[in-house]
Amino acid sequence: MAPRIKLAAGVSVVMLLTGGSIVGAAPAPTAAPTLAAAPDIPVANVKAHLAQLQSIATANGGNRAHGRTGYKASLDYVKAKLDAAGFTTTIQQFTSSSRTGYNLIADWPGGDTNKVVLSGSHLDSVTAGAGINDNGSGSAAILETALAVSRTNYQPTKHLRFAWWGAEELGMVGSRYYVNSLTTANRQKISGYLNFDMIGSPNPGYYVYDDDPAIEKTFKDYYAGIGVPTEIETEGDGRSDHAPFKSAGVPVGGLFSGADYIKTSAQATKWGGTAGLAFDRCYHASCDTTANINDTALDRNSDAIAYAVWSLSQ
Ligand code: DTR
Ligand code: CA
Ligand code: ZN
Ligand code: ZN
Repeated sequence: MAPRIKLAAGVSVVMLLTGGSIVGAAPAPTAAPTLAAAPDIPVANVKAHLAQLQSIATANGGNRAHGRTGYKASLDYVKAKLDAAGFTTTIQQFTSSSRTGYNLIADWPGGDTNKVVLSGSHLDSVTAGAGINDNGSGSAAILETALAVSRTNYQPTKHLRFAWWGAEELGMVGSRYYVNSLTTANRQKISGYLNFDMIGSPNPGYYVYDDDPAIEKTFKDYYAGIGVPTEIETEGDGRSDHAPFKSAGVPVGGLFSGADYIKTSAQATKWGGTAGLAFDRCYHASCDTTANINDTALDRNSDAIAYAVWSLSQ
């Protein structure tokens, strides 16, 4: 029978069996920190926000454009949801084309404020219509992502901020006003700006911005994970709210499902949809209503947004 060995406190059998001098126990293997997984974003919730934005447009002259009552009512709707969910909200006011515009900024308390992950969408429509795809889709998707942060009480390492821009349709006026209002130090604290403008187009393409490589990879990894091919968004430079951030040296990325361009047969073969048809035949038109949304594209892009916010903030 093996001699019973009385172990001094803290001496492990492994040390004794080596027969040599006590060289220190092998450190216990440390498990890699498990990354918190993003929750599914219920597309029904995103569509409920779109229904609210549609009602707001209908009650305010048919649009949600800069300087009109429909825009401020849209902002008030989004702000009320975020205030109720525990976000710290700030409204920035500016003037463009002799009309008052507003940005809404929402900070999720916590995280390292020297490393800010900022997700943004323009909330304004053109005057021609309700702007449900352009850009209620992006606005509703980041709103629901922010609400999911609250529901799950997500506490990431980095600080989360969300923004709804005014007057994008006049030339990225609200987002440029925000960037210009930041000190250099505060601009440098933004580790990435994620832009979402038109993400529910009826005849969708799945475009990923080709700006910051890490952000681009994050989105491409998501789509590869669900087996959906993507295309690099190349002609978007300067055409939405990521432009002022990119000009200021902030890493940017984002998603886009297509505007008025005609989908080529190659794209149709790759992603489905119909060649020869515009991605969104109601682009900047009065028919950009809640009927002008592809639910699958809206769902996939909303989930991709959550995936990126979670992945880039840990
Ligand atoms: N300018 C945007 C729509 C738009 C057109 N091309 C791109 C590329 C990437 C993002 C957005 C867009 C608008 O009308 O709001
Ligand atoms: Ca979903
Ligand atoms: Zn537009
Ligand atoms: Zn837009």
